[in-house]
Amino acid sequence: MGNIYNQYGFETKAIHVGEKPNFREGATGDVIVPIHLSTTFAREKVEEPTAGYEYTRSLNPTRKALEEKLAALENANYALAFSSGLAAESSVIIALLKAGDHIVASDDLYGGTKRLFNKVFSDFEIEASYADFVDLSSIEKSIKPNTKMIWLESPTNPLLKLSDISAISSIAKRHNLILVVDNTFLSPYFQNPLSLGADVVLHSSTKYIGGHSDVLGGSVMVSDDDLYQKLQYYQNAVGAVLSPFDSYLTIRGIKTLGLRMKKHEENALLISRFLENHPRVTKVIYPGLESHPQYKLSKKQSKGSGGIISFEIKGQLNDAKHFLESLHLFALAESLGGVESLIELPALMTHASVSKEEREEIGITDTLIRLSVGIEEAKDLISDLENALDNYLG
Ligand code: P1T
Repeated sequence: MGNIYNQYGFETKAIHVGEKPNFREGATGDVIVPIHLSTTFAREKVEEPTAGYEYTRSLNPTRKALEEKLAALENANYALAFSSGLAAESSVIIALLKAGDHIVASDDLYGGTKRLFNKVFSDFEIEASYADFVDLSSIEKSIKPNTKMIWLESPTNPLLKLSDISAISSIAKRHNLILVVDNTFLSPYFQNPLSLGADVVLHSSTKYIGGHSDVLGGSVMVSDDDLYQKLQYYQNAVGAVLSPFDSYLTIRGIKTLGLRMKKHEENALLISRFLENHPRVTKVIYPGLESHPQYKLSKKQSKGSGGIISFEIKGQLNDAKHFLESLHLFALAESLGGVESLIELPALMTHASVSKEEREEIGITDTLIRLSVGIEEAKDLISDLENALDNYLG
């Protein structure tokens, strides 16, 4: 998939792959791929599906166009689109693991991913244990005879810790493990884990890939034929596929992914520097700041630092709530990666399903705030934050 487009740059691929105008007889030459709503496809002969299409769960022309585009963006041979990020994660686990298998995962992950491992797959005897992936030796120490998979986010949600993907890929290869990288936070525009040695890349395309907070989706990219055959089989057999309309919305979002990521990053850098200099901000975490402990790794393995910033403010939980509730432009909402800026309190929102002890152990404090910086004018976002920071205490 996507190979003829290899000569082109990211933004050209984002617009063209999967959407070649069709001039065959009866076709209209559409410049964009149409939304094919038909759930089933008629054939003239019993054993000859028309152009390979039988039933939309198995294959749909709009979803196929999206999957071709997604593969091209991650320099992958294949991509598969699912109905949400968690549906993609579940399908990867069901397709590649079985009862008795063990996953080594990074200790800081989206709360819903930890819930999936600890509360859902644990019932099917698939066990996960957690390690701080900043320390490579802690990964080695967590590997057991039944370990089959390493799972990481880089940067992590919400502490923005980085994992050295190439180094972890060497560990995975040495122990014959599948390395899964959730690349949601940087999007394929800023980081391509397959090129760094990952086996499976996963995205919540609800976030930057869709980009407009109007479509839920998940995607999985691989280059290995065997992995693809398994994943494709389970995509159809389990059935958590992306709908044709949602495939169309995601295609539409992808066309501006490069433009949006540049602006997200430009704004995030300005905002993180503003926060670093504010007396009521006690800590700022952003991989694009020289003060980030893994700044050098960020420069080495990624083309950019993304649009997510986490920071801590002076005070207690109630002060943090007061601060969050006094912003005007930043919507107080879960999720991230849309054009509009969002703000949230992981301890009570996205990571509420992680136990308080676990949150405290890894550093998700009650005053840790996560920003998803949108593509509005940076000066407006900064003055919104400044007003709230000046007024939230007492
Ligand atoms: O929400 P869904 O499309 O199912 O994706 C789940 C998911 C997977 N991976 C990462 C890194 C994520 O951040 C998410 C979803 N995250 C949020 C909703 C959030 O606010 O962090």
